[in-house]
Amino acid sequence: MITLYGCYRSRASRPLWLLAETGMEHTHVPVIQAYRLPDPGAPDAPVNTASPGFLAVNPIGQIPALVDGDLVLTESLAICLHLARRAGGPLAPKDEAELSACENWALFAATAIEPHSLPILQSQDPQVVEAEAAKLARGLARLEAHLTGRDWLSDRFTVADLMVAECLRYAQGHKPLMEAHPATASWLARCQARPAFQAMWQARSAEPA
Ligand SMILES: N[C@@H](CCC(=O)N[C@@H](CS)C(=O)NCC(=O)O)C(=O)O
Repeated sequence: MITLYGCYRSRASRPLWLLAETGMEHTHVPVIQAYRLPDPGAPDAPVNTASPGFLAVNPIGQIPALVDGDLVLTESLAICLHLARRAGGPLAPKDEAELSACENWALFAATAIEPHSLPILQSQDPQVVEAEAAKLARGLARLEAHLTGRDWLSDRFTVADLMVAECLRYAQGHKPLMEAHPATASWLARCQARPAFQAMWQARSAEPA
């Protein structure tokens, strides 16, 4: 039995999009970030990252977390890789080489993309935003070169596209960056046009901001 913990307005969006792609049977527990609640310990507070029940699953107190039988995973991209392999089919790596490539894209997303894309979304300081955009441009140059003449990172949409697209999403409002990387911008639009992304996005939009 698969249980995914984490609300849509969090990095749980990644495995939730993947679960929508696969149609895998699962239970979803929409744990919310404690810092978004006035009193996370109140008796009527929704289950949150500081709730004892959730801390028993992930002692770090972060979402997402996945329980699959005896296996507990607490990193969103590791959860995506696991669920894709578990589901099989076109989303999953087809062999050892493609698995290694997917792992490489996961680490690329976590280290070359997300640390710079997130501050672009969150910072109110234009100097910080531009400094992070300049750093993100290195990763984007790599993506742009790879995606020029290709529809997907591999020969079809896989978990690698989903992971990189979700980490890059935070920066997609930065118009000059997107305009400077047209193959990447088109690829991101293709990823986000998928019905499973749209379903995830609709559920996310229905959650309180
Ligand atoms: N590297 C982790 C980061 C998880 C993370 O930072 N989750 C945030 C929500 S997106 C969280 O739970 N924040 C609550 C907190 O840190 O108290 C992953 O990718 O899963």
